[in-house]
Amino acid sequence: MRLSRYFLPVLKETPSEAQIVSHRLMLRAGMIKQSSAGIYSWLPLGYKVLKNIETIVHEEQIRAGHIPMLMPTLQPADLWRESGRYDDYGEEMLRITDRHKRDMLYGPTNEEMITDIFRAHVGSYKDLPLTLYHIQWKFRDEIRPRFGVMRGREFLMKDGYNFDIDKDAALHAYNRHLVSYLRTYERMGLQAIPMRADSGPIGGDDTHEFLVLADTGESEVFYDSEITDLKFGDRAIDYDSVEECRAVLDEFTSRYARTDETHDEAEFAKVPEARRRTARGIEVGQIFYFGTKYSEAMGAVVDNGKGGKVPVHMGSHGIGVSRLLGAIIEASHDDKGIIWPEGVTPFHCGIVNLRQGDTATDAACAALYARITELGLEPLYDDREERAGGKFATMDLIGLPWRITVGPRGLANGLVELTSRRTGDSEEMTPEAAVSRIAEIYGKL
Ligand code: 5CA
Repeated sequence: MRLSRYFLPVLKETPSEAQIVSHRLMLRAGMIKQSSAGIYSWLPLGYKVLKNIETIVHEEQIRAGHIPMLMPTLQPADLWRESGRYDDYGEEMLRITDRHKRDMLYGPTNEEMITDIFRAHVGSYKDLPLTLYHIQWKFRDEIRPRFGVMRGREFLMKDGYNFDIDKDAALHAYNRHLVSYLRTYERMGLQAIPMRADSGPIGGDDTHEFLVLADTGESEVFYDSEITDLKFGDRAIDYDSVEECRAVLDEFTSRYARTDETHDEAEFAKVPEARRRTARGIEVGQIFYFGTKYSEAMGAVVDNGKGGKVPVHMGSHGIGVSRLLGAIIEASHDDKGIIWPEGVTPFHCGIVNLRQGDTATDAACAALYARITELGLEPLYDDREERAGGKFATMDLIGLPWRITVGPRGLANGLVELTSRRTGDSEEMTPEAAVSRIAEIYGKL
């Protein structure tokens, strides 16, 4: 993409309404625009990162054997009357009446709707196990929407639902989700720690939240510092293996790590004092096992192969897709702007032309652009008539992890400069070498 043709409405001033750095940077980098409290338009740069995050979530869900689909945002109230949650959900639910006076609602989550789909089409234990998920907009009429996309009213969530014949099978689905979430967040450059949590209006006793440690997080958390040394990495895991999934779960959940809702001082005191940590965290996902809560209420039963009918065991598993942009920025920025991890960056690298209109410099930039594009990567080429300082400031603000700077002085010696946004280190090299380095970084060699 050429910046002169793109739509990147960066702001010079720091917006006064934004209290935390991720919100400020998303506004300044022209990623989002508020349309009303807690509701945002996703401008092209923000939309690109949102799509990248969605893609990672899809890839990791499919890898774990979960099946994508799509349910609507508007739901009939009657489904929620069946589960009993229509009255329980309270003011957070946005209720709508259609022209025929039918009660509708903008879905805050989809347990009821997926259970309705299941009971209409599945009748036998032979069709289990089954995990369906979608990535869809949700609406929760939060009292205090704040911090930009962190606590929105309209927000994008991945929500998945498992259907299993008994508790053991459903706990395998729970563990599978835990493992797939570890991989998902690490691919986004995040360390998200699974912590024992409270289930709130979703219900059930078994639940973990995934928290990214950050001073601006809304939750207070308590943990054993050993947990931050754990990395999932690129280990191969057989998601069908009950033992393999459970072993990872044990590794990542056996140490003390809890949100304030489940914190227990006596238990915490058993952790050696030097390893006890209290911090704040951003909740980027939550997994639940709630047994037969919805299947019993809504008659989602299967033939158990022994002549009987049993309600299925279920769980639900959410990832805050739009919130993740805020979480990633909170975890990865400096005073100049965002620093995108390679896994989610909106463009793979920037190309900065220091002398727009100079024939040799323009040609060198065009050649780099073509070569990088041929690799299947997307560069953002700053071809504007603008001072070098302004171009660097824009690149730093929007946070592309790599920048190639091209100017007449370097080109006289056949060289361009490759700069890491994270370290600030620059290296002179030939354009060919710069292309190879970019290819190597993104696994395109
Ligand atoms: N049905 C279950 C799991 S599918 C569910 O709704 N879980 S949840 O309530 O924990 O939401 C899942 C994730 O959505 C949360 O972990 C959080 O990351 C994100 N989320 C929740 N509320 C908001 C909000 N108001 N703004 C942005 N993201 C949110």
